[in-house]
Amino acid sequence: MFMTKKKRIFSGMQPTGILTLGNYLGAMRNWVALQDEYECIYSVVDLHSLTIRNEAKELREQRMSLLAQYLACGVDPEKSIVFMQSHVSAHAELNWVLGCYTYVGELNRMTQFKEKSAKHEENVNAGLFTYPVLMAADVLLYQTDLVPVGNDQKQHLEIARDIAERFNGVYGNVFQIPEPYIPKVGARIMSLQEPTSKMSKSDENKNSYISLLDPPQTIVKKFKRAVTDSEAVVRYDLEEKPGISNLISIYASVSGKTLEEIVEEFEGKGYGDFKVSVGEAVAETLRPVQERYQELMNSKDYLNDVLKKGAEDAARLASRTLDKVYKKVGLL
Ligand code: ATP
Ligand code: LTN
Repeated sequence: MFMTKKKRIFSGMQPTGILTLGNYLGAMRNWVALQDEYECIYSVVDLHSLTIRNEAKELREQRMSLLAQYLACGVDPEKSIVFMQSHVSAHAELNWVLGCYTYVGELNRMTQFKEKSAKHEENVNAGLFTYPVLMAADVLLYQTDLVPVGNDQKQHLEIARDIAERFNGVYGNVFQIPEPYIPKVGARIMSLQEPTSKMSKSDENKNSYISLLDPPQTIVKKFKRAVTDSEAVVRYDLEEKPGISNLISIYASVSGKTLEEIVEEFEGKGYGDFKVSVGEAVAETLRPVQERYQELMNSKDYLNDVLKKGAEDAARLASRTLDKVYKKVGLL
């Protein structure tokens, strides 16, 4: 695998539930689109999801389900390396080394840590705090050029770059410095119930997000219930109309139309018509993904084969970087 000189991509998602429309439009669609042009490595980052309490059985199921979701969306194991983060021990090993090159002050500035520790007050564990270091290890192990993610991960990628530059500053060119790859439209899909916070798969309110596996009627119903405003004019205005602006972005993202074209299309029409159109367009986009997902979940042997091959390929690449790091710091 990977005998070419193409640029390299790495990205991952946590197995904390079924992917949402936010994950799909913000990241997954780019993962799929970039597969021909780049050497892509996509991981189910199961170690990261230990920062939140999970039942072992549930985590085991969710990580297989997430793998099937990757493939159903179009990630192709013939073109890309697809693997489970915990199957490649180099991630945990590099995590430790990089942790010794990361400052507490830097981690203290991470907004995701602040948000998650406020949400899980009873379990503000050290893993949640050092989460960005493990993410830096993920990316840096593979000499990654580009990281396709949604907007919320930009800060984590900046710290990964800072850590890499610091390490390179001491030891020479060990790590490639990675760049984020964030879509122009859809990089931050907002909650349908609270349009000033991001759509999140771990939200307790199921009406706040569209799951990749929601049936079409549910999708349309959730859009009909989406929180908007009382002006009854479809126009893009993030400050005054965050709800409608979010729906316009979603519609633009799934239809390929521009924001202006959408505003024109719905001129003089009410929110009811607009919401149904957005819901139907989203349901149509997700329909083929749902069909493939069901097939894949019935092919457990195939999924296990993909993981086995993925772990071998990923481990081979990762060990080159880890060996170099160990040598530089004096461990080899
Ligand atoms: P959780 O709710 O468990 O924190 P999440 O929904 O935020 O999860 P992650 O697994 O943390 O999802 O993120 C996977 C990818 O999806 C990342 O690249 C992230 O930037 C992107 N992403 C997550 N939420 C959104 C969103 N609302 N809009 C656009 N992209 C998103
Ligand atoms: N922190 C990311 C998930 C993640 C990731 C990565 C994304 C873990 N390791 C490496 C890109 C590259 C998130 O979405 N919460």
